[in-house]
Amino acid sequence: MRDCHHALAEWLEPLEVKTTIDAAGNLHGLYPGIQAGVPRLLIGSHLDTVPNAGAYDGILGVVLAVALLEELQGKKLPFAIEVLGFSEEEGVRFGTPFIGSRALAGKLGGELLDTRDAQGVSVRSAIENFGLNPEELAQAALGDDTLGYLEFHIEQGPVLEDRKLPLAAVESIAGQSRFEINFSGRANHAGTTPMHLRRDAIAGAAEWIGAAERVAQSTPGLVATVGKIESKPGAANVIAGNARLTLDIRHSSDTIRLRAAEDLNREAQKIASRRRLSVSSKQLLSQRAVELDPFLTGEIEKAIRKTGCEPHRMVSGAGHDAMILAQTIPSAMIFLRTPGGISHDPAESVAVEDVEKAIQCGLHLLNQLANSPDFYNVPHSKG
Ligand code: HGY
Ligand code: MN
Ligand code: MN
Repeated sequence: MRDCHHALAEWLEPLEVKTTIDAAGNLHGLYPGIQAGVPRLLIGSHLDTVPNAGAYDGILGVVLAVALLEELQGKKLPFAIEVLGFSEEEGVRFGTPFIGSRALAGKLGGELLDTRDAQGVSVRSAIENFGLNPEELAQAALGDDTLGYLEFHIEQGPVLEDRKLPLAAVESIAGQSRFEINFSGRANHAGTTPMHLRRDAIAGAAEWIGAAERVAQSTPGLVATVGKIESKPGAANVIAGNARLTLDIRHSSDTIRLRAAEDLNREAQKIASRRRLSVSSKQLLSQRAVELDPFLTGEIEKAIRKTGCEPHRMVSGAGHDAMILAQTIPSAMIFLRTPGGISHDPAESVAVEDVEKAIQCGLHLLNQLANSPDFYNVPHSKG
C-alpha cells in the first residue's frame, strides 16, 4: 500500500496535486477548481485487492482519475476534483469490507475498529502499525463541500462483452450479506470410527454447501458463494472436528437476500442437529442494495453516447465503495468491459480501446457537469 501511495504521488505531483493519507489509510489528491473554496467532485476507487488477483479491480478507477487530470492539461473547472484511493474495500483481511470508504462516510467506529484479522490484529492496531492515528478518523469524514462521487470500475462480469459494448452506466448495486459459519463435531480416527458413529464437521459443512448452491440455483438473481473453508485438525486420517467457512450471498432485492440468508442459517441448524453437530453463524456484513444517483447516471449515459457508443444501464453484482458513499453524497459508476468476464483472478484484463473510451467519457462528463450550474452551485451532502 505504501508503494502504491508513492507511485500515485509521483504521477500526481507534475499536476501540482499534493497527496495526503487520512487516518483510515485512504489516499487523497486535490486538483483545485477555478477559484479557492469551490466544492469538490470525488473520483476514485479502492487500492487493495484479493489474493491472487487481477491487475485492474479497484486500481484502474484510481489511475483513470489521474489520467483524467492529465487530460485536463491544467484546465480548471468550476469545481475541484479530489482523487481518492480507498485503503480496504475487499474485506479480505478483516472479513468485513469497505473500511476505507466507511471512514469518509463517518462510519468507521468502535466495533469495526475492534474487528481482528487472522493474527488477532485489530483494525485500530493495523491503523497504528501503518503510522496513522485512529483518533483522527473523524477528520476523514466528508465535508459538506462535496458534490458527488464517480467511480470507474471493471464490470467483473460477462454482460458488456456479451453485448459488445465498452462502457455501461451502473444504476444500482446489489446488496450483500457475509457470514462465518462454524460446524463443530468430534475429531476421531478415520479408520476405526464406523460411519454411523461419526460427528464429521466437514461432511456436515459439505451437505450445507450443497444446500446453499441449490437455494441460489432455484432463486432467480440470487448468488451464494462459499469461498473459504478451513478444517481442524486437517489431517487425511482424522475425521474433522471443526469446519469453518464463509458465506457471501447477494441479490438486487434486499427482501430476497435477507430471506435466503435466514433460510440458509436455518438449514445449517437442521443439518447440524441431524448429524449431532453444533453450528454457529456470525454475521460479518449486511449491506443493503443501493440505487446510484439518477442525475449523475443520466449524465454518464449522455457522456457514453458522446464517445459514439450505445450506453447500457445495469445492476452491479459486485460491491463497490460507491455503495457506501451513496449513503451520504450523490454517487455513480461507469463500468468498463471485462474480457472473458473474468475477475478476482490474474486473467482479469481490460482492452486499451475501452480505457480510451472511458477517458473520453470522463472528459465529456466533466465538461457536462462544468456546464451544469445547478450541479456545482449547491453541494449536495445528503447529511
Ligand atoms: O466482492 C465484491 O463485491 C468486490 O470485489 N468488493
Ligand atoms: Mn473486488
Ligand atoms: Mn472492486
